[in-house]
Amino acid sequence: MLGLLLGVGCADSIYGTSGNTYDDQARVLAICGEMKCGTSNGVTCGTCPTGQTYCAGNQCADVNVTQSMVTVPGGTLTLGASDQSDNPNHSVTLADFQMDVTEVTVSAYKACVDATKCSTPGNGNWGVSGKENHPINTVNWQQATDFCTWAGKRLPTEEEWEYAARYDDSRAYPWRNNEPSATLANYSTGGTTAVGSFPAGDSKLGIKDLAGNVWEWTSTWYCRTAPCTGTSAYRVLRGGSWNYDTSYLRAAYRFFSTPSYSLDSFGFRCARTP
Ligand SMILES: [Ca+2]
Repeated sequence: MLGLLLGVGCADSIYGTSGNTYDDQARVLAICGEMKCGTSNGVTCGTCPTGQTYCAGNQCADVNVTQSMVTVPGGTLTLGASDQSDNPNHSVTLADFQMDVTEVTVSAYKACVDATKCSTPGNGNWGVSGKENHPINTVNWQQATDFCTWAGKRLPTEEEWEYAARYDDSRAYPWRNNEPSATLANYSTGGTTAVGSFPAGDSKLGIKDLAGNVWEWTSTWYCRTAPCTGTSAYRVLRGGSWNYDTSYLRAAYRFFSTPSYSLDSFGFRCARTP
């Protein structure tokens, strides 16, 4: 197909602006591949339709789901902890991946509900005036998965989550090794806070609220000893939350739940393979 298109018209028009529709299409196909939007080698790879003016990962998305991501460099890192029976020290090697800088907010989740791609969450921050920039909570695993899929992303694996939080020195907490305090994370408080309210507790890569605020669903099935493969009855959550104490904030701590269950301390963020 591509070869046929490239064969149509004058060769020099492929890289020019002759207006030859066939050649232009071929050029875009050759350079852009599956990209729906964004630019590649100076070529505009598509224009998103009305209502999807945000280009997320070179795929079109609703403008309201704009969430900054950071690239987590791949490499080898020691995860787990010697005193964590279900997560003993072990080495992982991961390729580059991307993580949302913040937990998914109420306003971002609302865009997915409005688009009829996500179901309404349970009682919590949903629909509460003034909490639009708080994390969406009281969501189950499927709701978290549906949102990430809609946004052109996916849930992180638990290894990716821990790797991002402990990058690049296997630190105990996202901010390194000093004990948690009220300026570093939201824990043992009365409720969620707006995402990114504890910049002193950011990870080395600037990822916010990995410790505290809301627990974060991962794509990994819980098993008794990490690293896990296969399936089970539970999915892993990470990071502690506003209504749990400091012991749950450690990046090596594993929590788990029946996927259909939701609490007002359960939220998520999304990841993506570049
Ligand atoms: Ca969190």
